[in-house]
Amino acid sequence: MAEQVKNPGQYTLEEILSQTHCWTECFQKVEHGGQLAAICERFSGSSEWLFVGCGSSYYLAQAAAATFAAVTKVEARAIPASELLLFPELVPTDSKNCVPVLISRSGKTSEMIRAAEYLEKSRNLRTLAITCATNQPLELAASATIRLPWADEKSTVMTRSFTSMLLVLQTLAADLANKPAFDKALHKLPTLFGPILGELHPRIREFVTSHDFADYVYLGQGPFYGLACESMLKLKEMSCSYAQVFHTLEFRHGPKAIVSPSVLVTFLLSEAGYEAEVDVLEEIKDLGATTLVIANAADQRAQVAADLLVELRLDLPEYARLAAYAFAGQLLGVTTGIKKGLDPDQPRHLSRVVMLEEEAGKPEHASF
Ligand code: F1P
Repeated sequence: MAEQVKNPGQYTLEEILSQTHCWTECFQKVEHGGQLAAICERFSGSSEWLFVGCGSSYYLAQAAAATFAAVTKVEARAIPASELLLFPELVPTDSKNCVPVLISRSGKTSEMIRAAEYLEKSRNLRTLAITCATNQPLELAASATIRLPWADEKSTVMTRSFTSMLLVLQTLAADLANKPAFDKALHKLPTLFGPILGELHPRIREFVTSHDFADYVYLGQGPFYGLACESMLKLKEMSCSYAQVFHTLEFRHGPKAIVSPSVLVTFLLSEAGYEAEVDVLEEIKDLGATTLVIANAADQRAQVAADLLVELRLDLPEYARLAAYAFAGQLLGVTTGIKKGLDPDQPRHLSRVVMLEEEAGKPEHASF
């Protein structure tokens, strides 16, 4: 029987387009049997959350930290594991109340294992891991683990694992803060966004087919900044394109010098900062950029300044919609990579996990 020929980007595209079904499955399974309730009980009352990750998982940490800060009203921040290992003095933690959350799809990224060991042994902190693998070193090093094996990918880059782990962490924030309305809103997202995601694929593919870009810029504020960072990385990983990311209003302070029609500037518009962000959009459009605008709802100013406008129109609170914005890098990246004759399922130079030599990055090498 003839072997099935795999098309370039086939696995990645399937994983992107199936992710809302994955979200529903993760919600059901992580709550079934009380896994999340037990985690919530164990870490309730914590007054400081430190989200740690590498690559996509670091950008996920940024979006999760923003959600925790806004929903639970306690201190929450995100750092790449390397900062903790090399500059531990820059990452002070309150030993009694701090919960480090260790985010790693594979559960075996060397920097994450070393971070877990350092936090548990040298800082005497009880860590919470979230991963899409089972029986990996991170789970053995952490004090507690949320496992989402159903969200893992066959392909190299993180797509549904990113959004699934984000949503489960957001659900944890809702439970810790006793905000059932926010929890309910998160659970509605898969049903509301699933049909929209299916319609977005041909629109993004058509846009990519009809334009040639030399550079890409992603802009976002507040909780959308982590999503803008992740979108930048997706485009780089899947299409080997040059992409940058800024806080939206920061783009005015110099980086806008690169603007031209061959630069695609993608705006992840928030509600809270909408007016100020659309001021930037209009200015950048006037400078000649090509613009992709993603908003939950857009007024005429944004409609006029957008070369491609995506209105999600999700009847949900702003923080409950974060995962839906991940398509901005996922679909643009995979369609651009395929257009460039690449295979996003096996991106150049990349592997699914970064495993370091034994000696690199141990905290005792840092001066503290
Ligand atoms: C983190 C990571 C990914 C990146 C690549 C290499 O992996 O850096 O973000 O896209 O796949 O690994 P993990 O710690 O989340 O497994």
